[in-house]
Amino acid sequence: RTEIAPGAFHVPDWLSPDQQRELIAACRDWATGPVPMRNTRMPNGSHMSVQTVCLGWHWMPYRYSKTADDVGGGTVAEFPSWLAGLGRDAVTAAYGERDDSYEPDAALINFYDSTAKMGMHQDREEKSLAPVVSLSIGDSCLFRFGNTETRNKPWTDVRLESGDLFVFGGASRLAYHGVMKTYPGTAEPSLELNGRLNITLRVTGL
Ligand code: MD3
Ligand code: FE
Repeated sequence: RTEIAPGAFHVPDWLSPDQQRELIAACRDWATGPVPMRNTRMPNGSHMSVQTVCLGWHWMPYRYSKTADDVGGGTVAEFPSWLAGLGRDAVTAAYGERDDSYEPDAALINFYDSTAKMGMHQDREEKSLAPVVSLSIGDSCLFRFGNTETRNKPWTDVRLESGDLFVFGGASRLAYHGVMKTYPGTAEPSLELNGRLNITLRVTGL
């Protein structure tokens, strides 16, 4: 594992191929669940190029809600306890110390087709500063990890590949970050995933 910045740990190739396949299958179900995966509409009327579906809490820019008022008002699928367990295993792998008190209650599942990106931003909607767990599956991407002050330099570019784990806690929890591009066609063909999935686990504190 590599500490990219204080509290930000990259653990390459953490998920086994079987775990990756199981998570892809779960994401397919979630994407067609009570609140379907969609391109989130921003307050200025534009749409994100990334497609997102939420578990536990619904994310709307820039808040969490219990009903998905931007997509029909349904209630998102519950956050499964097995996913919280995977989150505890992830934090343990990243920090090298077991933390059974880590209790994520929301997941954002992002899907990137070959053209999708995510601009530099902070994740500030959570009232808890507990770590965020990020799992990458499918196509590789160019991930940019910045600083806590501005969306500009200095930053560190990291290529994230299928199976990689990233945990952002401590001094890195409020750092700017984004996905500059994906590398289409780099997913292992047997995954049958035409793009990139990212699953983040969060403690909303709500
Ligand atoms: C650093 N997702 O959903 S995951 C997001 O690959 C998001 O889909 C990206 O940024 C993706 O908000 C990047 C890495 C990540 C996620 C949350 C963070 C990095 C973070 C929260 C705080 C600091
Ligand atoms: Fe983010």
